[in-house]
Amino acid sequence: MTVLTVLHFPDPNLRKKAVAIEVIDAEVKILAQDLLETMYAEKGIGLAATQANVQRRLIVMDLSEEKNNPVIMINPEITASEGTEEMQEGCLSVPGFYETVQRSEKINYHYLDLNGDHISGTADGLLAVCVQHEIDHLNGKLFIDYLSPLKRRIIQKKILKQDKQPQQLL
Ligand code: QAP
Ligand code: CO
Repeated sequence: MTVLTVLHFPDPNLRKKAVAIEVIDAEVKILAQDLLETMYAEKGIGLAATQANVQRRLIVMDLSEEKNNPVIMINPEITASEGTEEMQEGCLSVPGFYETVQRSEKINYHYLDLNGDHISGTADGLLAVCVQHEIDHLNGKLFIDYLSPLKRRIIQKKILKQDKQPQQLL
């Protein structure tokens, strides 16, 4: 198990479109576990493979209070959506910034689990927002893309400055 490095905006690798996973082999299973470990280590509730610079269609999340409900979604898709909802979002690739984003309120989703079984469900609230946010990553999109160009530019400057500082390790 490995904690992977999470890319920070404006890394251009965050803009690449991830490719579908055709075979759920050992490599995919290890990637899923590493993404979960990384998400837990960084205190996130969701993480997409793109954020670890792996351009495959795999996302992980755990929305439980006790952090004991890992969910792994392979080739996730939104098959229907309705309504709009606003929620404050953050992102491990945009550390320290939280902004309100408008998304679909209710979604139907579909994905493959690690066994290759087809899973469908409906979601609203935090799960709906998280699935939309993480699928956006697989398409090279970030939550700050929904903000004004000015806001995005200010955030970019601050993160570049932040990441230029020598990192204090432990
Ligand atoms: C996406 O986001 C999300 O800036 C997951 O310093 C966000 O896990 C889904 C995080 C909102 C639904 C609603 C961000 C941790 C974690 C930070 C995250 C930070 C530390 C963000
Ligand atoms: Co994110």
